[in-house]
Amino acid sequence: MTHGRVVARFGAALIVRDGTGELHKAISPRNLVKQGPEHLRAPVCGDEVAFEHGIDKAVLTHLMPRRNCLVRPDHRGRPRAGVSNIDQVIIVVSTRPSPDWGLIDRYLVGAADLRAEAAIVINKIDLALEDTVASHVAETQALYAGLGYPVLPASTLTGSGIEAMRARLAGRTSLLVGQSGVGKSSLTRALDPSLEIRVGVLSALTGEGRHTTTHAHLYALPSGGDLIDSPGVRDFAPYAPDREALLEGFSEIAARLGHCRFHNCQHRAEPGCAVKEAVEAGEIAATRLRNFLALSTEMRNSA
Ligand SMILES: Nc1nc2c(ncn2[C@@H]2O[C@H](COP(=O)(O)OP(=O)(O)OP(=O)(O)O)[C@@H](O)[C@H]2O)c(=O)[nH]1
Ligand SMILES: [Mg+2]
Ligand SMILES: [Zn+2]
Repeated sequence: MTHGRVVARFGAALIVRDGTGELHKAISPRNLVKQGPEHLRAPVCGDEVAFEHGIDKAVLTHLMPRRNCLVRPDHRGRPRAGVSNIDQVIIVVSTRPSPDWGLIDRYLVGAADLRAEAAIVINKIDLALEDTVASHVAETQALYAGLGYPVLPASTLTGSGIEAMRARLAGRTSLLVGQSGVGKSSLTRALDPSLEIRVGVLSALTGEGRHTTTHAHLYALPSGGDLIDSPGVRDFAPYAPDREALLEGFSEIAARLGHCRFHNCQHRAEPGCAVKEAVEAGEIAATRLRNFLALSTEMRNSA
């Protein structure tokens, strides 16, 4: 029996990495996991597994307990497991399209729900030449750094920020998330220049294209750490996050919640609302309150 980690899953086909770094095509028996919710039974990218070498494919024998698992609703609203065993969520935004704060806030709650750390990378800073773009980047940096999140400006064209990213990624498993086209795959390649070759090898195995990412994929960085490149999203909502995760993702709002005049204050139009007062005083960004209220409403409606 060999221990390994799932690098990618394409339908029923898996790619598993063994302890020496070698990749194996693998399959999973249907009844690998016999208990628990249906959507958590199949192996996903990031899983720790054990396998036996078969005739032409490895066969999984065990799925190790997960530290966490990112679950998202599918197009019918049913839960679907994406990736697992994540230590850190790296939210990638770019100067063009300009940083989407709504998406950042949703991912911060998603990261808190995983009990993972979160950091923000602002990519394509080589394009931040125009004043409007530069000021939007500076605002994003000020807002989220002010909330205590590491914010790393980067450019895969100039190589700026790549060393700082490498340092953040060493020794743990990180997940790159964000809109399509912000440069997640480009960052992955910038972090591991030898990847072009490995992408080629994997394309031969899976017939995958090289452009827009369609499947989550785990890469071992030569500088240390595992990095998962994932497909871009238009929107993100963590599946049934707990209230604690919501409050952790909006810590500056959580800090004022007990201070409103009415104990059941909705922080919308009530007099004596400590949260709205903090927004008016410039202590809480209006976008943060808007995104907090939107997520709270969604959570109430889906509960
Ligand atoms: N100017 C500039 N362009 C970049 C930079 N990084 C990536 N790009 C370009 O942005 C485009 C999208 O890059 P990808 O790396 O494929 O983006 P992605 O986030 O992986 O996209 P999906 O896989 O669809 O989610 C490509 O044309 C890249 O060449 C950068 O730092 N500066
Ligand atoms: Mg990609
Ligand atoms: Zn209030």
